[in-house]
Amino acid sequence: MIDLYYWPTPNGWKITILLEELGLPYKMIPVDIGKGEQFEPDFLKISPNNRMPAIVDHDVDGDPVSIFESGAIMLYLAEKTGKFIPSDTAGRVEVLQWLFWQVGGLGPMLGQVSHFNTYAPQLTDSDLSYSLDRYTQEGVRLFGVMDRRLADRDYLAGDYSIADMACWPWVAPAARFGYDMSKHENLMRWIESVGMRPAVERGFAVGEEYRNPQPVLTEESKKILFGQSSPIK
Ligand SMILES: N[C@@H](CCC(=O)N[C@@H](CS)C(=O)NCC(=O)O)C(=O)O
Repeated sequence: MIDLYYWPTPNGWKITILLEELGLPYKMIPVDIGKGEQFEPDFLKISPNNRMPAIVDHDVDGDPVSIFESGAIMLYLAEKTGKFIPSDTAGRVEVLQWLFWQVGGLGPMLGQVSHFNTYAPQLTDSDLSYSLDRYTQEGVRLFGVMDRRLADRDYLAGDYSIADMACWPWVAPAARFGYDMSKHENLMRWIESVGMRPAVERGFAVGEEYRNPQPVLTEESKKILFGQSSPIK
């Protein structure tokens, strides 16, 4: 059994989608990041960066394996099962590049788009538009990079892989932030075809009961999420 520490956000969906694709048994343990549950000492032992997702895999020889960082979790699960990443070096490197591209670029940049779109009331209009433009523009650039990549192939890196599963939960909901996706035809085709996979639908629905219809946070949650500093006092 795998314990999955989770909250329904793109970084969480990456893992539920992969677990659903693999058909591995898992127990979802909600970590309400708006309530500060990511700072619980027991959770910090698993995820020292106080971020979800994280997993503990009990289905191993010896001590359970505990992992934080979504990219590391995906790679671990793909290697454990021998699925969704090729075993030959060239194919593997292809997948790794797009996986790292997501965790190092696409995710952090679209995370900022989401932040400045939704939660930046303290900024003046001109500061806000500078921040929003910067990240929105970078988001458009990244969508264009994906669109170009997908012009002559169905998936980002060879067959359907953890690279597609990592990127999809970030890109599919992007229209919410006012992106005009119509000029990215290859990307739209990929969003649709990946989104039609039953495992993707199931993974995307995990923890639906915790999702806000609108991403509204209380003042207390904002302090918890956006007032963080070094844990060294
Ligand atoms: N690089 C991390 C990012 C994870 C991350 O940012 N998780 C967010 C939710 S999407 C979180 O746990 N936030 C809690 C907080 O900000 O304290 C990964 O890929 O796993």
